[in-house]
Amino acid sequence: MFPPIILNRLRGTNSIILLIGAVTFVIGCLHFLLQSLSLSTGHGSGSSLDVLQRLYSKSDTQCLDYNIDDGQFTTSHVRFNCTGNRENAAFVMLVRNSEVHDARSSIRHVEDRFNKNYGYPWIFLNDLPFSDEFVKYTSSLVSGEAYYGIIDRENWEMPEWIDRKKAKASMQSMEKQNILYGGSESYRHMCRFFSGFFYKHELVSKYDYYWRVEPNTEILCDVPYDPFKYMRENQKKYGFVISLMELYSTIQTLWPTVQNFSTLHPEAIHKNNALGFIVDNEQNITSGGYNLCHFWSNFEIAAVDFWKSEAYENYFTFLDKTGGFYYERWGDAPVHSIAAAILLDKTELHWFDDFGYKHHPFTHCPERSEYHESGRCTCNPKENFDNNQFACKNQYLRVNGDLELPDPIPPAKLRKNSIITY
Ligand SMILES: Nc1nc2c(ncn2[C@@H]2O[C@H](COP(=O)(O)OP(=O)(O)OP(=O)(O)O)[C@@H](O)[C@H]2O)c(=O)[nH]1
Ligand SMILES: [Mg+2]
Repeated sequence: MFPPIILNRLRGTNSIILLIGAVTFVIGCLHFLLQSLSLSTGHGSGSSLDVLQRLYSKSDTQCLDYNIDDGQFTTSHVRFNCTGNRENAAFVMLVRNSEVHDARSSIRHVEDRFNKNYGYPWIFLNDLPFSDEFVKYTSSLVSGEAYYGIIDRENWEMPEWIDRKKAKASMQSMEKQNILYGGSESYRHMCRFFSGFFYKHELVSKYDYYWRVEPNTEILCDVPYDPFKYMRENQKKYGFVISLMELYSTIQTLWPTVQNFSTLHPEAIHKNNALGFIVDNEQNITSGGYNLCHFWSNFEIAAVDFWKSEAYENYFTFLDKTGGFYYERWGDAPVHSIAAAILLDKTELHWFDDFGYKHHPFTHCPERSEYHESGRCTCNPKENFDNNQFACKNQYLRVNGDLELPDPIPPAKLRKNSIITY
């Protein structure tokens, strides 16, 4: 209630002047308030009106354009609504019911750091039916839709051309040698599934891009742009965060098999490939040796149509027929990586160097100080795996001519069973 004296004044001739004064005062206060907000959110260059629009407008134009080099940027104080601007993309997680809590943790990381602003769907895949508990605990966490799919039995078992006795004997022998997952049959099903089948699953195959997420992984920096959009606009087909050397004992015949494939299918090998990532001293598949470098596939952002291509289908079928997924223990990471290195144009690869990511026991943490001073990342840049002797950052960088060739790995080192100790 206004006091009567003020009401009387308002009825008088000065009322219009008073009203204009009051409105101007209120606008002035609002402007001051929003300008302070603009500085404190790190959007110093925007006017107060910009901030108001960013905070409250529901239009698609709120979505940020990617700006990978801008370590200053942080989304932590601003909520965006980008759902209308989404790519045809989804998250994919292969997971067991028993891993529900590790899955929840990973989902939460991805949602908090990126997806809460976008609402991309999640696809959960399993070789067994998902439990009610799994569905309840995961669907409640996601900002988009959640889909739950079972894998066809024939994509999760030894194919008929595998000599089971030989496969069992090899598993026993690898177990005795303490080779990581050397004795596990289900691990081999998993690697074969990711190598040749996940992208054919009806829930996945309709998308253009996917982001693979594993249980118990962490996203350690804000992702203030849409990496799917980045992939499409820059014609990227395969994105990774960590690259490292594989355990030689698990893939002894993989490279000779790839060499045979390249002889049989020379048309599949891209002229502008990234062979320099996987072969140290000779730019030729037939004569070069594999340096064990691969992209760590527990994180992948990639184009579904790369795996569906004729070149990749021929490559996977050729590899699969040799039985190496079971007679040895070929991982989907070297299988994917060698394919990406030889079948794609090297410009179609992308290193998400600006991501902070942890899958035990390794972390990728951007080293530039802006990523930390701005509050965008919470990892320790000193723990960046890129500086580990088994990292393949240099091999990747030299592909684009950024570095001199590093020394080739001495053959004796390649023969060791445990190149990387976990
Ligand atoms: N449904 C299902 N998922 C599996 C199975 N084995 C592995 N996975 C999933 O496949 C992915 C890779 O398996 P991991 O056990 O993490 O393999 P890894 O990353 O090489 O090894 P870790 O160092 O143990 O993480 C994860 O998302 C697992 O949840 C299985 O038998 N069934
Ligand atoms: Mg894992």
